[in-house]
Amino acid sequence: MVAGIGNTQAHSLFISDLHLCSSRPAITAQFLEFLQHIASQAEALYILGDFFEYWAGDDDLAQHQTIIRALHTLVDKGTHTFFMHGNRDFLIGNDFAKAAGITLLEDPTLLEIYGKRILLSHGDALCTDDVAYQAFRQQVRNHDWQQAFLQQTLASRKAQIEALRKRSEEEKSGKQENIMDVNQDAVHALIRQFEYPQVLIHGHTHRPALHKLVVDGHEVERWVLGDWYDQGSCLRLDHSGLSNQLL
Ligand code: LP5
Ligand code: MN
Repeated sequence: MVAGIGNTQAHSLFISDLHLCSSRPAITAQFLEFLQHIASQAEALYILGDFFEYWAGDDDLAQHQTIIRALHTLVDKGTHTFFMHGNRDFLIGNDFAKAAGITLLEDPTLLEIYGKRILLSHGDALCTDDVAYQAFRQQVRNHDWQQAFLQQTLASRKAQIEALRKRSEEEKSGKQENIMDVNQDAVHALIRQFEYPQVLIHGHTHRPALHKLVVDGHEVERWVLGDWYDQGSCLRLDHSGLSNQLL
């Protein structure tokens, strides 16, 4: 266990970008272990999107029973578990939430935790320089588009998502690194919109870091979560502050 992560002081944990899928069983195993030994010590677990490699619809619950049951066990043991959609699993709906015992959060959501005002987001909406992605996002986050998509068969949806994944990888290889990071003006506008929270936590960019900003004279910490490609990663918050931890 990582030093500090399991100490008994009241704390909450934040994770994102696990990209769980059957082709990477070691990550699922690590996540199940994380739930049992680390998350179960926390008051709350916040999953900030891209939990799954992709989610084709809640009629695919049967494929993910092990993870769903493990989440419910965590909740039953007393860790309140929240879930915010990412760009890969925004089709997670109420059936999944009910089966796993989790609470869905809007992106963005402002909370007060241990006396700090904390703004949570997946992070993709802040990457406004990625114009092709933002156009795509606008289309697939539309309610009517989603309803029409979900009416297709699960097999057809999965085939389209696989094709989209290929196209996304091809397009990403032609994009400059900096356009796939957050845009500073978009970050400042979001901080302003939520009246200067002390902390913004997001994932998506897979560039774990702490950025200290000053927005209109207000000090703000932007904490970026790490992904789970090579190892687990989580952010811990307690009364004394935040720390990014590798698992
Ligand atoms: O995910 P990541 O980090 O690798 O890349 C993202 C952006 N790509 C995506 C696509 C997802 O990875 C694919 C899986 C989503 C499953 C969703 C299920 C429901 C939708 C199904 C639709 C068929 O989000 C990538 C960003 C990158 O982050 C960094 O921010 O650059 O964006 C792209 O590469 C997108 C392209 O630039 C534009 C793609 C246009 C595709 C148009 C085809 C439309 C298909 C049908 C939809 C109407
Ligand atoms: Mn993402």
